[in-house]
Amino acid sequence: MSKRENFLKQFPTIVEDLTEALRAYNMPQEAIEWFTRSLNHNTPGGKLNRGLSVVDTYQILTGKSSLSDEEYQKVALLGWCIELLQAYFLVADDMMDHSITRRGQPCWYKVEGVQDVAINDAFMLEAAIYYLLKKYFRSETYYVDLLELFHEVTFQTELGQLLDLITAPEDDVDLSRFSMAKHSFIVRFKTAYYSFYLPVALAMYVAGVTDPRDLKQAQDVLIPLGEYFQIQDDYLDCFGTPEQIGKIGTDIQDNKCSWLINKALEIVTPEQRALLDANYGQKDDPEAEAKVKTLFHELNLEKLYREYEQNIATQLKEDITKIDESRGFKGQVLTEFLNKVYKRDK
Ligand code: DMA
Ligand code: MG
Ligand code: MG
Ligand code: MG
Repeated sequence: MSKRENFLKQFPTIVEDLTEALRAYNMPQEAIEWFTRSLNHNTPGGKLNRGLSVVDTYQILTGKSSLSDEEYQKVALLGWCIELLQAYFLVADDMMDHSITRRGQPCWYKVEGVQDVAINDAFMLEAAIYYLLKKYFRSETYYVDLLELFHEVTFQTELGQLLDLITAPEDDVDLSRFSMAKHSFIVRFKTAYYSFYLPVALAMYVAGVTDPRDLKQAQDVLIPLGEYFQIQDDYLDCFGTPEQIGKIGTDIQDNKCSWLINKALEIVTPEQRALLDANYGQKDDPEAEAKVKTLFHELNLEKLYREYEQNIATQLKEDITKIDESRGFKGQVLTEFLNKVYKRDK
């Protein structure tokens, strides 16, 4: 059985735990069914890389090639808590980005009969994290560390989403607002902390590798790695197919400060710049979007992206060789992450 299948096997138990909370409050059956449907639609359908990484990282840090059932369930539970956090962010993100599909199915707010109830469903996906942490980790010495970590990383992500949104106002396209520096700032906050630092830091707490110098060593590589991951997401939004990535790209019409538009702005002629000024960020205008896409192809952004990818991978590999392993942290944790991400196409 693949790691992913094994991880997925735990999900029904998690749904059972969470719906038990509603039963304990005597919630009507229709509420239990709604929450169950939201959990199933929004949590398990993705690559599950974040969740799986908690288990992988824990195994590397402890040097254990296999885990007892009890130990596995405990670490995997934390993995599922990240997947719930991700589900919470994505339900809201798809509403804010006016997206249509996610993971090859309609976005939750687009499902018949859901619409704005999705806002409350997002909050409930977040609340689920703390219900599970309390149920399974309440008596651990590091319980408060887990709570603080989830809270801090959630806040960082929300700050990133705030910047992402206010840098891309509807009906006010001003490409001079964008820059690569701004892009870097946005994506580190909206993606890198929760997708890369969080899984490793969680595993470090359970494994007892918690020296602040080690948390910092992890963070110093994982944040640039997370930036690279979001640059891939930006690239695939335009150059990936919906079948490949499970979602229809919206960045051009949404006026997003993505890596592609920033790269384009660095190299365009004045005529090409005028085309971008006129056609970028035109919501409900597929023809304008198509003109921008054609220009992105003409500018050969694909080649510049491949160059970026080579350079960042080389840089990260070099940084990983400098990790100080004397207190128990291991560079291999970071290498595994880099390998999962490098040259991904979905
Ligand atoms: C994703 O940014 C960030 C969060 C916190 C969900 P995005 O809107 O580019 O993601 P996607 O392309 O998956 O909608
Ligand atoms: Mg989005
Ligand atoms: Mg978004
Ligand atoms: Mg995207």
